[in-house]
Amino acid sequence: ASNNTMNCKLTTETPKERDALKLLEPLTNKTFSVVQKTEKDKTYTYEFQVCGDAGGMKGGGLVQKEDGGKAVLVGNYTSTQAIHGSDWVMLIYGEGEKYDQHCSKEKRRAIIMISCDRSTEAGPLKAVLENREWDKDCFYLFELDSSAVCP
Ligand code: M6P
Ligand code: MN
Repeated sequence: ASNNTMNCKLTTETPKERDALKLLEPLTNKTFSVVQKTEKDKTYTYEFQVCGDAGGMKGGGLVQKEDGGKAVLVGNYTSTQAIHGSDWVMLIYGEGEKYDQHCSKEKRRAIIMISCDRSTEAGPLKAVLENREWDKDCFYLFELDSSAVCP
């Protein structure tokens, strides 16, 4: 059996978090992407992988590409947290590229909320919001439906 979620490095290795990641094994080796238009008429494409390189970036668990611009690492799967609830898993990738003007110049972070939906193996990826207005603990939030996290 494959064990691709082992490529994710947990910031603190605990059995509970490792079990949460194991649930996501069927979602590995696949790039999920979503295009988002912002109010300021920018177009971003986000690419996401479970414990693998998305957007051709090493460690790039979640990458942002701006039209005509450069790619930005939002979250790195070598800095993962995984939280398992009754019918969802919250995946957090840290250690992204630093902000220059926001969030006290902290590193970007991605939160991917994966919710149970028995009618789909996985997808589509949805971009919910970027919260960059706080002094710290800012985040980009995404949603994904999947049968993999159903009880
Ligand atoms: C880019 C994108 C945005 C982000 C912004 C932050 O435009 O990655 O999602 O909000 O950079 O800008 P700064 O680095 O100047 O804080
Ligand atoms: Mn910047």
